[in-house]
Amino acid sequence: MNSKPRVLIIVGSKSDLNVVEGATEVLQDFGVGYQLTVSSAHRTSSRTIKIASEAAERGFRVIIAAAGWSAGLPGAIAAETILPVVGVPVPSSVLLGMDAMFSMVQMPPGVPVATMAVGNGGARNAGLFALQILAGEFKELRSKLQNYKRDLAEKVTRDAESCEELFLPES
Ligand code: RP5
Repeated sequence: MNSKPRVLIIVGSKSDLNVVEGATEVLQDFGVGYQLTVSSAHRTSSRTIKIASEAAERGFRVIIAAAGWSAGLPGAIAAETILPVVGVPVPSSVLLGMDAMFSMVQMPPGVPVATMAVGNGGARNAGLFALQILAGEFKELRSKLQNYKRDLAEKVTRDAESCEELFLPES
């Protein structure tokens, strides 16, 4: 699967790059190729439509779209492709991403956007969600994802052991 990037990441502005690092880090950790570009739903609408409509034939399997403010980007992309679109709300306005989140999560019936949490943690989940989609096709990812989940659980167990505390008040 490494001969071609399978994940296309589009951010609405260069100013969103710090948030989307959550997704690029996890894809790098799992050794999965991606292409990242900047395109805005409102400032470069024709470019966005072109990128979205050509993504499937270019070999991409999933698109991650991160944007802030009214965040039409994931929806505009989803309108032009049958690839799954994962939206990441960016907290760039005074509404701290609530505006972007509602723009993504409230897509009208027929044009879904899988909306993640606001910010960097949401971007990390977008990367993991993209990997889970790819794991249906690329079986080498399945064991890596299972190991990832096992490591997460083991950390909680270690933390539980190191933080265990019992307080009994004197009666
Ligand atoms: C959105 O507007 C972008 O996704 C970004 O989060 C926000 C601000 O963009 P800039 O003014 O920083 O380019 O479309």
